[in-house]
Amino acid sequence: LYVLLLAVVFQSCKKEKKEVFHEETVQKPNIIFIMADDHATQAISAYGHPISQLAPTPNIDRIADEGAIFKNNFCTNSICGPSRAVILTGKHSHVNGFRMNGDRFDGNQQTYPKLLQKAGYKTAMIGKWHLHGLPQGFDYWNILQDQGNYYNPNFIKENKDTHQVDTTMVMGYATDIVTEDALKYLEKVKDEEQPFMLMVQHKAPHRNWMPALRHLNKYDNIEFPVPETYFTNHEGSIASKEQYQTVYRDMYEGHDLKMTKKKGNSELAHNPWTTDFERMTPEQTTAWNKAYQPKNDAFHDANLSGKDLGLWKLQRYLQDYLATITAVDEGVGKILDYLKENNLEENTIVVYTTDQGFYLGEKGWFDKRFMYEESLAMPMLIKYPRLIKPRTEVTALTQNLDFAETFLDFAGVAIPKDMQGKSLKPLVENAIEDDHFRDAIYYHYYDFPAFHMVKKMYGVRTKRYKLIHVYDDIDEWELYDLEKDPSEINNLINDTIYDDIEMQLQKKIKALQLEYNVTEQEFKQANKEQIKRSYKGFE
Ligand code: SGN
Ligand code: CA
Repeated sequence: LYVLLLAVVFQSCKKEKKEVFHEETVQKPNIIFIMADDHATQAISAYGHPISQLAPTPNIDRIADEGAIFKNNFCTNSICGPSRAVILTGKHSHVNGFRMNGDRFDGNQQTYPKLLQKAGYKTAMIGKWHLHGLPQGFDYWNILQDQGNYYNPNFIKENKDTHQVDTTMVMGYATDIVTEDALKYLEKVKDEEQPFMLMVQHKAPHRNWMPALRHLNKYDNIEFPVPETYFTNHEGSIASKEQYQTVYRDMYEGHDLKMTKKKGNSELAHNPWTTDFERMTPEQTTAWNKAYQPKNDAFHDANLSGKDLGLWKLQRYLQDYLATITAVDEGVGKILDYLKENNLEENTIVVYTTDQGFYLGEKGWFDKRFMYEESLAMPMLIKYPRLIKPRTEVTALTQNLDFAETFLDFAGVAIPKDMQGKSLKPLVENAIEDDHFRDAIYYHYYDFPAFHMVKKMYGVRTKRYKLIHVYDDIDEWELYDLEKDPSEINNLINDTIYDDIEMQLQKKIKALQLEYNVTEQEFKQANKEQIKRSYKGFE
């Protein structure tokens, strides 16, 4: 009887152990979503572009080394607020209602953080929010006011006791403050039973590209490659001709390029928005001027003009832009190290992305908005040691539209039917062929007339071709063969050899518009008076 009793106890122990083990295998992963602002794929060394090889991002690359890199990931609408709204909702701009930066995000709608919170996740949002309303669906949030400033930025936070919303100027460098707050949050939740989802959203490398004091001279001695199209005259694209985002013409010499009025003086040249510099402490300003004045004086001595001046401006732009990324990269490194040191690595998904791509001098430009590759592409790196093999490369056509469903899928939370993307989980698990995922992506940009004056446009991109319809104050079509013309300077719309391709792409646009519930109403013309008024804002 004694032996029998022992056997029964042993069996039940085994069963219990098995159950515990089962519970462990379905343990929900933590999710850390790190998003920069305007971080071009050309400036992430894991993507291999020559510029990034001179300004590497070793910590961001760790995510690709230990996980997956998406080589064909694109945004649906290349502008900040709208991309963020798509990420949160898993719905195109016309469905989530946030089409352009001035819009107000309807925070009452369904978002993936809310769904994760409901499923038992602790959720937090730190850094740039930029949706003109307060975050919902987070247990903790601490957001930059508006666009956020690089130095001593204002943060908006909810006082847990009074439920009052306070805005406070926080001394320091925005990227570092955001990283530190993220680490503090991790320290708080690391031992909790509940899984967490943390969004870490940086201001950098957004305009006006102010590096941390420790990086002010980082790239002074590096000559970055000049894109072949830097001085292009935009044959074949009226929209490209009429934009206001050309490095050598539209950048503000003081505010953006940190150029000074004259030798021996630190007073900035054209600086219409003074707050970015005025909010620095005297110590910060001294350190800043000490780093910039010698290089600005050397510039005055060189007495450049014409193309030489345009080339000099590109180098200054890239030096600053890339140096702001260094602090972001360091921050990513700190978060990855923290996970390792605290035994959180195995069960935490880490994502690195940005809200949309950016021009680093291609076509002569900075900023984004256009449907061309540089601003359409969005970096996407993800690691999850439990499920994703190191150095997985995904070539499927994916979008920010897919992120919400991906996170829900990893968390084992039901994906609502009204989301419009597709989970990326089968792709990173190699459960589906890349080419079977999606044959074309849909894009629509609406923010015209507005800053930089990039016209409204929508279109499709397949693996090889892109068809764009620019509408509103003009009515123009552009067709590119990305295999033959990766820089998209040869508009093939009038080339009869491509008639069939064009027809297929037209059909694809119609099919996708049907699939995503795009109505006629989406293609509104701008009010011509409004266009005139907004042109006046430019010098
Ligand atoms: C600011 C920038 C613009 C930029 C928009 C939108 N000017 O207005 O260059 O296009 O934001 O950027 S700045 O000198 O004030 O920074 S977005 O990333 O928020 O969409
Ligand atoms: Ca942005």
